[in-house]
Amino acid sequence: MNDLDQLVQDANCDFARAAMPADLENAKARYLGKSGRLTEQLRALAALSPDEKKARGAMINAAKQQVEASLHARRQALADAELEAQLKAESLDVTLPGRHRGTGAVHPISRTMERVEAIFGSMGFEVADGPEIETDWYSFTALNNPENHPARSMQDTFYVDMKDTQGRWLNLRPHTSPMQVRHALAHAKKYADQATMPDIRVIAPGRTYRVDSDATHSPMFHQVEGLWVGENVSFKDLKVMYLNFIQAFFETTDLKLRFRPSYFPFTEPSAEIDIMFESGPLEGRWLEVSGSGQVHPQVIRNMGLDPERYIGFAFGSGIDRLAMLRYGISDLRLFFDGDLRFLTQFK
Ligand code: 2NM
Repeated sequence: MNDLDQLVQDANCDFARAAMPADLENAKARYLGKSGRLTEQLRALAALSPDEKKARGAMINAAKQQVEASLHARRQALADAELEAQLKAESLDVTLPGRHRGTGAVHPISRTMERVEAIFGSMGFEVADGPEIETDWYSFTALNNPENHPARSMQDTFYVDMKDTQGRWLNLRPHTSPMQVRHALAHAKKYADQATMPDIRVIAPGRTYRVDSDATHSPMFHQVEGLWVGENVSFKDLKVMYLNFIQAFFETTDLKLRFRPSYFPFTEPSAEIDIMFESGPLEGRWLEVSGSGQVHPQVIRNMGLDPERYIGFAFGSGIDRLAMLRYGISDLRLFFDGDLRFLTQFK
């Protein structure tokens, strides 16, 4: 091996040993730098004859090309390795599961309410929505509740320690009937100067409040009331409508429905509606699902309508109770405790 072959081999070894780009540049200086081994070889040419210079010069240049090629190859290898290491350090496993933000769900009571609205909507009923803080007149007087009726007492109704702009005491509505009266009044007014008026068909779903609290009563609960007023409505319409509703709600026709005489100040006659499933987990027991009746003439009058001409039928059902029956829940309080172990079952 001549001295130039040895030089190339030494350069290859030094370059290979360089672990970092800075080491490689130092190694390069030892061969190609100002006083590097190749530079010195070239400088030594000056002392040679023209013929020797030509032959030796060609050999030195060939060695220099090999050293430079080796240097470039090593530079590239170090750069590749550095990139590789960087990519590895910054690597992201896109197949890892993400960090979850708990997904929400519609509350079972809201779902039940939406379901009731959809069913009555399909039967041509409007949905009336309104204030939960009401006046005495809408909560009681308009609904034919006598001044001394126990429903008006502090034991049964939550009063608000505040009067409205007209000086009337306020309460938290104990039923959604006030909304029925508001809706009927607006409807009557809208058609006041016309010969005929389309039937009023409306439901009023929403939050209601009473002083009551145990496994089956909550101080805040939900009701849906329905009202149908027209010139030609009868108890039969109430029965067919309610039967259609209850069959759609429980997704079965395998049930019986009965009216049981009852009393409400705002209806006369009045009846409780009971249903009995003829199959399934609730089979064979009469279940009270609603109050109902023919709207009292005084209430029709308070709706701005002539009771000699218009007749109305109404019902009121507890949405919480309907949801309990549908989902098989025995304690009403579960709906309002906010326990995710309960609520996530309705996703
Ligand atoms: C019930 C039972 C019977 C009812 C009456 C009215 C209104 F506003 F038309 F007079 N709405 N709902 C009613 C009738 C409610 O709940 C147990």
